Amino acid sequence: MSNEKKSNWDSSQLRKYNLTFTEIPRFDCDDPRTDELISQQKPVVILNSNLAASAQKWNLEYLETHMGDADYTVYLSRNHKFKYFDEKKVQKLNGDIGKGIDFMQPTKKVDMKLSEFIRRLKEWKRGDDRLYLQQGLNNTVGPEIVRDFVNFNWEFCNGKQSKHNWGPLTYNLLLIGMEGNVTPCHYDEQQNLFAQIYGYKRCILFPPSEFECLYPYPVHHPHDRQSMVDFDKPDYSKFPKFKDAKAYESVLGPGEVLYIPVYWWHHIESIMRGGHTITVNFWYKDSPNAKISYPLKDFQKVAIMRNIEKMLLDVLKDPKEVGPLLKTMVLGRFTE
Ligand code: QVQ
Ligand code: ZN
Repeated sequence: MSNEKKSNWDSSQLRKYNLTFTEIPRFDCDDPRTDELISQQKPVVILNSNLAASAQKWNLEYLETHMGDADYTVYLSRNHKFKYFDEKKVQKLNGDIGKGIDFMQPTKKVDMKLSEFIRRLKEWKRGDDRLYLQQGLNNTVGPEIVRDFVNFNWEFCNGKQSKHNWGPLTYNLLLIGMEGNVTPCHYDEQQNLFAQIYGYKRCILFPPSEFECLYPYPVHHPHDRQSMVDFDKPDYSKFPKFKDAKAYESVLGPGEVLYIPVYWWHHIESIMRGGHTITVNFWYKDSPNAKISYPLKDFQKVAIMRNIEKMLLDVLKDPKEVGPLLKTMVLGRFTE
């Protein structure tokens, strides 16, 4: 990771992983190579888009003054990781078919006033729960935030949406994280324009082709779409191919936008000793009428595997029967 051009951080602020990285390309929003990469569903750091320029003034004080008095969703973690889990799938586990599926809830989701969140952020000391505010931007915010939101560069992102035949914008998530917070490796089923507003975030991405190296949880597991590999201490006996995963990387700074293609794995960390970070993401449903061409693309094969797992659970009912049936189908027959 060459960072001599960036005086704002250095590699000692990045967590160390046993991976080899290729730099994610960075191009100006008007550079034709930007749209070329997006059309190939490859990541690109987009410069000078002004996508969230109106939010460049967002700091904790401004947000506390203007975000209103609503409750916001904050995750608490005993460590630096904020691993996502699907609450609906947790409820299913509590039924009898969930027996035997190991799941330890990694974070606690609480509602918190922004002032309380900011106070705890400022007073945080080693040993305290870490905090991560992750709140959908909605109509509870104050008029100034609405004005800043309206003044996002919608021409830019709507242009990408139509040029690349994305579906509708589904969500803008406001993210306020502590330095050192990590969102562990996972993939989403949406296109994502990830607009960094304040502070620096290191983004590690892997193409959908790395499915075999990243060992996702079963689809019915609460950690569906998340990698089972703990990047801090990988278990190479369980996950031997992780060492071969093809990793891409970039450290995103204020005003920069990372295009995270649908089904691309991403691990995101607020750099250590860099202060808190503020991000707004733009999630778009994928193309509604994507034409199928052969050979199928890797992300399409991931979608097929997901559908097979869902269908098997539908007919077998018991999640513990899905694995053994797949093993019976494959071992000795489709294994070299
Ligand atoms: C982070 C996405 C990233 C965010 C937490 C959830 C977000 C995400 O840590 O920056 O935008 O797809 O995974
Ligand atoms: Zn994500």
